[in-house]
Amino acid sequence: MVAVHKKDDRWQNWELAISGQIPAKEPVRLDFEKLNALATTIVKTQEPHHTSNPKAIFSFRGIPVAKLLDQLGVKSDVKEVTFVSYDAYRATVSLEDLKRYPIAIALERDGRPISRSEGGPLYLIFPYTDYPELQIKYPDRFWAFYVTNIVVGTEQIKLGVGDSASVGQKASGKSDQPSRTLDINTLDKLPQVTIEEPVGYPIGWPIGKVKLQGVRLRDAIAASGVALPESSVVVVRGKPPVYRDPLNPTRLAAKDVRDCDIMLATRWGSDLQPIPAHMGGPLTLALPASCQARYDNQRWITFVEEIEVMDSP
Ligand SMILES: Nc1nc2c(c(=O)[nH]1)N[C@H]1C(S)=C(S)[C@@H](COP(=O)(O)O)O[C@H]1N2
Ligand SMILES: [Mo]
Repeated sequence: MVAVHKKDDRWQNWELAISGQIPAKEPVRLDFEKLNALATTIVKTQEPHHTSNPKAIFSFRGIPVAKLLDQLGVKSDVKEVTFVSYDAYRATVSLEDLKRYPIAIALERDGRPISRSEGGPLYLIFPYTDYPELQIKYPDRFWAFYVTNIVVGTEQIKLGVGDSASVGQKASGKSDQPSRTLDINTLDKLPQVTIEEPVGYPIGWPIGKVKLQGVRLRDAIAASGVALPESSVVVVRGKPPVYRDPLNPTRLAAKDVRDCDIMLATRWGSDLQPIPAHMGGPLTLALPASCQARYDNQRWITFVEEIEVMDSP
């Protein structure tokens, strides 16, 4: 039974990781027990997803985001906070509003854990009933379900590149295999490529052609000293758990990584601004049209953190 419960990712095993522009060097991870202890605030509000009875008031038990941020500290130039969900959904709220209103990470509704199908176990809620103005500024789509990460401001680029051996060894604490972490300075020294086409990121990007600049995936792999054998596959992982599902990884054939300019984007728009967290930055995977035919149902990946070159099964 214990083993079964441990495997259950609905809530006993759920973690909230907070990263970005906070004093802590590594992401701060709160397990469900810690979250539960912090969740002492009750917010009574209607909920936009209850279409059968939109006026019904629910009692949510949760943690005001401002309380979490107060504990961690926030760097002075931060303007917004991005909530990232299991399915790579994201919602961004201004820091000012988080300080002004009890916008909260809810763990319970009417005294019960919130089920996965209802948006739990961690659900971003807005006190609509007490502050109706929030309905206009943060409509339904801001109520993020199954929140897994909070990104304060935007993170710095930290891309781990390795082969199966090094990624495995890293996980077990040994790391003498070729494996490197690339930052923006390293990426900026590689040849830069630019594309201008409609992007495949599902949310938060302009419709129509968008300019992206970054480096070729193969150049980033080469810069890490990792070999890319003809028969290998490249697995790309982003922060949201859906991008880390071992049963459904994003796999790119080595041949395509060599032949198409599959790209890691670091900047966007006509003025080539860094990609902020509210757009899934600082690093995103772009599949230019010339490569996309082969990856029709692959999503362009936001919050890219890890590249692993694997032997083809
Ligand atoms: N994690 C996650 N949260 C999400 C979404 C999503 O796709 N994933 N959709 C949003 C949008 S666009 C809306 S309108 C509501 C949808 O809620 P409903 O499916 O209950 O109508 O949830 C929001 N929260
Ligand atoms: Mo929506």
